[in-house]
Amino acid sequence: MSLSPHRRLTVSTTLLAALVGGLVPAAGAYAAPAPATPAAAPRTTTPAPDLDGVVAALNSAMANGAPGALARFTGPDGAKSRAVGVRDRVSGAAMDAKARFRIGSVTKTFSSVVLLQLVQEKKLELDAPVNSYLPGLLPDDRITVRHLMTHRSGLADYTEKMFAQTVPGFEAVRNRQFSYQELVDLSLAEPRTTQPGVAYKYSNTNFVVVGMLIEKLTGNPVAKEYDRRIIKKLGLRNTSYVHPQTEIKGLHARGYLHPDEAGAPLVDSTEQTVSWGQSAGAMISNAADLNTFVKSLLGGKLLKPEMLDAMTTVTPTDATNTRHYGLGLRRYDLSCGTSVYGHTGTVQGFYTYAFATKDGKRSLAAMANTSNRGVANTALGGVLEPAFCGKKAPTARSAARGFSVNPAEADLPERR
Ligand code: HEL
Repeated sequence: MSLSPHRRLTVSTTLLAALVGGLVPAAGAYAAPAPATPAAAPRTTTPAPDLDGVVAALNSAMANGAPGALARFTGPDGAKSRAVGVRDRVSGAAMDAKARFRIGSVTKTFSSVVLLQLVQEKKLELDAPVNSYLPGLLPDDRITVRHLMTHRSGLADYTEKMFAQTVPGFEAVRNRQFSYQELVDLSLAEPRTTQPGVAYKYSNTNFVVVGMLIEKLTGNPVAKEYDRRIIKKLGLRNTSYVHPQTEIKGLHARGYLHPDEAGAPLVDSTEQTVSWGQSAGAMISNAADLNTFVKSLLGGKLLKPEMLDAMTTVTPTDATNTRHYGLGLRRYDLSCGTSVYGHTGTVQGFYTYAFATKDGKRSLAAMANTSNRGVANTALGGVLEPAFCGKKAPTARSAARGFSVNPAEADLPERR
């Protein structure tokens, strides 16, 4: 793809901002136990989103291997969306900001909302042992519900072995249906990574057990609980949990997995059960629904204040001190002092970001239809800084090179 000099400069400043802002996903990072971190002091003014910067980040995701990308921002001036590239490499259909896609681990935030509603209903306690609800499931009675939701259980992530070889790993499970118990057994066949509660270590196993808790305590499949507690309540017409069905119905983006071998053709990974993920990663949604979900969550529409406080009380996930995890919820601290809450997702063929400010008044959802290409994911994460922090003042160096933002594109209404 060829970029104009203006674009190239915008891309590189956006990427730099993303790196400085520490927006690389915190996959599997260890961190020493740390005291809970209160939310950063809020900004007093609300910057307008820099949509040029958002588009530059989407283009950068494409320049780094994504066939297409989209973003949708909501704020005081309404919704604005942008889409670049294609949603289908065969038909050439353009990416569409309304398209549905697989949201991977953003599913963990949906699962957390359901479980925290069950805490509100006094059906379980956050600091009770998991084994008191699922007797004999885990090999250590000290592992609590909170340890699962904060990734501090020490239960190994079975997906590390499963996807050690990207395409063979994916093809081996693409059409499989696992039971929750089978996934837990895969984890328990490996050594535990930490003592309970001692360190943050991201693991899909934690949210598989969250799904088991939801099903045990409600007597219903997780799909029914997502539906009645979140999807119907918020009117999310593009959000579904169809496991073990493999199709994404309606207008959707196709997902393209990068093989490990350089130069090998992309694998169309759209149709899959995502049974390896289930309550840790199998939902489908679109940008508008993700905006509504994170806004409503942070805005207090899904949980009572005490539970929302528990969910947004975070500890650092790495040494940068800009990335944190609460209960099934990430917090990223941006360069302008704004903290945003939400989740990231990686599922074969799709990278997702879904974040909102603490007051729920601004939100951003973004997707690139590729995966196993970390640079594309990092580039996509570059949408957060321009969306929530606005335009950066041009540096002396960029001014000398004629760098400027294009005011004509900065505030267009939503399109596509
Ligand atoms: S990984 C993450 C992200 N989370 C975790 C979960 C999710 N997704 C997975 O566990 C899928 C892992 C395999 C994905 C695959 C690819 O890129 O499509 N990679 C390979 O096969 C590599 N050999 C922590 C990044 C999150 O952001 O929370 O979603």
